[in-house]
Amino acid sequence: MKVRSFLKFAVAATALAYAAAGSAQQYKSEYRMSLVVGTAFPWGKGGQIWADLIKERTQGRINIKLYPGVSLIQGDQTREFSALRQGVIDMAVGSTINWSPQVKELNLFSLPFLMPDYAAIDALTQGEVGKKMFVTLDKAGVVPLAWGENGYRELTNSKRPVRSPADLKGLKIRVVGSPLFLDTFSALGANPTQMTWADAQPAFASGAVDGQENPMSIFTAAKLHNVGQKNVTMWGYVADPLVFVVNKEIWAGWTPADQAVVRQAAVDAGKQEIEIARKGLIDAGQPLLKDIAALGVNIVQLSPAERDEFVKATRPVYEKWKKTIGVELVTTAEKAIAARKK
Ligand code: X2X
Repeated sequence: MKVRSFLKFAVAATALAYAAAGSAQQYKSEYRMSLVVGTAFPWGKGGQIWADLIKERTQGRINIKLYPGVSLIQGDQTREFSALRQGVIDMAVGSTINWSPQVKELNLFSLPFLMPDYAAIDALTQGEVGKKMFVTLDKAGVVPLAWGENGYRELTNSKRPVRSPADLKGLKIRVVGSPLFLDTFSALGANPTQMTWADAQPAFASGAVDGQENPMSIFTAAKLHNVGQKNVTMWGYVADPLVFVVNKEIWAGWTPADQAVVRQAAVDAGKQEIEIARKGLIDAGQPLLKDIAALGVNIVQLSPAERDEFVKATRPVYEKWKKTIGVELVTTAEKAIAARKK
């Protein structure tokens, strides 16, 4: 090859390589969405709705594959946030509980008995606290887009009906997330043990663990009555919102128009997901609980006085963690809840 034609070839080849690298960097043929649970659960349905809306509204420019079971990080759900930040995961619908080890402010939602009803959750996520939390998440290294909901986490166990902290004494309870959960269950006299969701189910089946706490939509979809969880206590002590997020580099690789589509799709999917998550629980007579009782599960409804015993026993944990989370943020949340429209 003559020098001049070689140069021409080299320039053309370099330009081609740059173009290919550029487009590959901006748009992947497939993006990876992490979820803890699959599409049998409201949470997984929310992820599916988000992915479908994005595909439809970008005419297939953005294609997403779901990875339930946090399979991109071998089921280790409390590492999901770090993996998102590092780009091992492109996007996720994640629980505030699983990300709270890295983002201490997210422990707000896990403060025992902070949110007395659904209006209280909405007062936080849809108000000033929600905005502040998104600023925090952005600073922590991801792009937050919308809120969803896992739900109120009720107490279940294989041993006995629980109506008071005394009934919890010595029960081995599986928890996940930050040490706040260990503190809460220790304060109640239980024996908490930290475990991933993947490890928890065989542990219930074998009887290695007595109980757990999760929303009733998780209870039914995971069929926890089949692994010995025959006692439920409706205490509504904590609810975990979900957050729809995208990795920062992935986000920066999309055009502003596509970013707007992905954001709106997250908002729309989040609204639908919250409706699905609350189905059967906010309706008159709570039909979801009737279905669960029909499976031979004993459901304890606490009187206000009984519930108060749990509130009292966990109050020192609340006060301790208020400082860790940030007194200002927790106070803002308390005020927003006090001022909520019921
Ligand atoms: O592991 C749990 O308990 C679950 C499924 O609810 C979360 O991922 C927080």
